[in-house]
Amino acid sequence: MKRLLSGIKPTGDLTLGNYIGAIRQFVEMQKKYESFVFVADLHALTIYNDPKELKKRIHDILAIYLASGLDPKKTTIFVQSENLYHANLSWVLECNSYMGELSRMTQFKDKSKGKNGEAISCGLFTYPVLMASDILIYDADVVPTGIDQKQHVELARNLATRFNNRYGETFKLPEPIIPEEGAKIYDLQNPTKKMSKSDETGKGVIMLLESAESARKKIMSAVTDSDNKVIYDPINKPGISNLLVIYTSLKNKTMKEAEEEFANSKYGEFKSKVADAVCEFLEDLQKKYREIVESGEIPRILDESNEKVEKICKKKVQEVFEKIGVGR
Ligand code: AQP
Repeated sequence: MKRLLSGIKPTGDLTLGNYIGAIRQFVEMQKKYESFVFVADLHALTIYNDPKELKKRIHDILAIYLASGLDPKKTTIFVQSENLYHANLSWVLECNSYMGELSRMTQFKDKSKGKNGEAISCGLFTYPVLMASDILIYDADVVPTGIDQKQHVELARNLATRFNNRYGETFKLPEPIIPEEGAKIYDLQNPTKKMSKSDETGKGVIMLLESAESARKKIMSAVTDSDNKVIYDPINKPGISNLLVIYTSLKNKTMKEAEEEFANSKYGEFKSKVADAVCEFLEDLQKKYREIVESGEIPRILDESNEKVEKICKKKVQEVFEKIGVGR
């Protein structure tokens, strides 16, 4: 069975975008792959987080993974920082990476734009190497990720190839899996911008743990256009197209089916149907989330996972250390 690895960083409360673009895919793919899905808490440190909030978000993500249908029998769910080997391998890979190639990472360029050197953490610069370590340490075959992270998976492949050439065959080359077009969810107030959990206002963002009532308000006031035709046309009608993607994703319908369903609908009626779908989804997810939190099962699941991932990672890091010549 091929191996899958992916994670989400706890930089904010998870959004509907994280669910549709990532978690939903993990749940589907666990049927086909030996899956490892983690909370990328070390990656969250590239920006300042209130420690108490960070801890709460880590717990929330774990409970949301389980509530969404990740099955611990099929998916090894873990917290990145609880396995010390990721950071260990990252240092070795950093020493085999170049300033030039990391400077070309578009995420770094975007996130550091307009800031002076004193305001950008070194972690923001090197986190793609930590991501490479997360992937390569498991010999992952596939990495489901958003289009914006594709370049980082390519970096992981380059670092693996460089290491293998220098020290002998050690790492498998991972393949990114990018969800089909339409799996990207945009901000409801600015439908050309990705819906992001670290968005400052949160007005156009639906959080997975927010109340259905508040989510309904956000959908009803989503920015659209004045054309009053419910058609999927992301270039000319980004707001309506975004709502259609949300609707079809949650209702498991095709775009054609949705367009036919709303062929005679005014925007108000359409938005209200999208809001119904989102509220129904949120209420169901939140019910499962509460059951999981109350069951007290999470620590046991993590302990079992840690035993498994530690064995895999220790073996890989020992192999790497042996090859590069460190240790006694
Ligand atoms: N709006 C989105 N639509 C589709 N997929 C999305 N993902 C995030 N937002 C959307 C997917 O969620 C996974 C986890 O991402 P991450 O938390 O590690 O980082 P991110 O992509 O940077 O997510 P955010 O919410 O935008 O975080 P911040 O605001 O902290 O930068 C990825 O697979 C991503 O594609």
